[in-house]
Amino acid sequence: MKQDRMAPFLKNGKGMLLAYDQGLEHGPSKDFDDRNIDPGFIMEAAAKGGFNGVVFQKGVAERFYDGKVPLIVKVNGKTNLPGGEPISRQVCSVEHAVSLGAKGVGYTIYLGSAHEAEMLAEFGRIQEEAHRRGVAAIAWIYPRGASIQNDVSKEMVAYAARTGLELGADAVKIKYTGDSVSFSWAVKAAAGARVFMSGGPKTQTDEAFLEQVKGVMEAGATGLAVGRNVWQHKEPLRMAESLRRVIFEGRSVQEALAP
Ligand code: FBP
Repeated sequence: MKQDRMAPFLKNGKGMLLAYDQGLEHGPSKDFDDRNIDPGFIMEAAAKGGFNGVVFQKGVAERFYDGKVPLIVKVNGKTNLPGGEPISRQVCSVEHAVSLGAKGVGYTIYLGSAHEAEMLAEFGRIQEEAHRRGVAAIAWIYPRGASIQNDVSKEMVAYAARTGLELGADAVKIKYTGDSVSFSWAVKAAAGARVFMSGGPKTQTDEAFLEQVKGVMEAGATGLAVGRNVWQHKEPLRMAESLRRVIFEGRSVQEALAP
């Protein structure tokens, strides 16, 4: 059987990852408060919340990773300051990520950006090196830039998922289309590359977020890679418990919310 490089991040074929690279992507003042600005708080929440993986940039991993949850190091990144057509370049080698304990590397591609070609080429090299070193290559694929009208349409999200397959990603992290039926087209397009939903900004209610997660799982996805909806929550461990009920136990949203 083909080796599953995502195995370290899965339980019964499903996975729940905690993403924490927003300090670079959005800046600390947009997303963080006095509690979640501390990477130590996130590391603890990842372990106590039963997450199957945690995503850090290398600087946070170097100082705070404690080995309790499998690690994914983001190897590219950008701030939100430059404006214009988005591009995110490599900031960490695969070798260094592996030396920090990573079992997977993450790379964001802005599909449709005027700079898309550079990111496709860079991810191509990173994927080959990750596989030589026996770790997973996980592609965050977000349609973005002036040429993109609707980044969460059925067609765009499926294109993102398919791009991950075509480029040899072990898993893709993509945005939700808004309903299970259209998202299942993206899962089909990924054709075996594992599909994780990207969380997005914190929803108004827990129910709204859990409905998305339910739809994603019904569509046949592997799970989710979430940040703000967990660590901006008043009770991150309670949200983690609700997510586990939906993802691993197939419970309804109401059951997931029950005390
Ligand atoms: P969230 O669940 O907080 O949205 O995190 C997922 C993620 O992909 C992060 O890894 C990344 O920092 C962020 O979203 C990117 O957000 P944006 O879509 O604003 O670029």
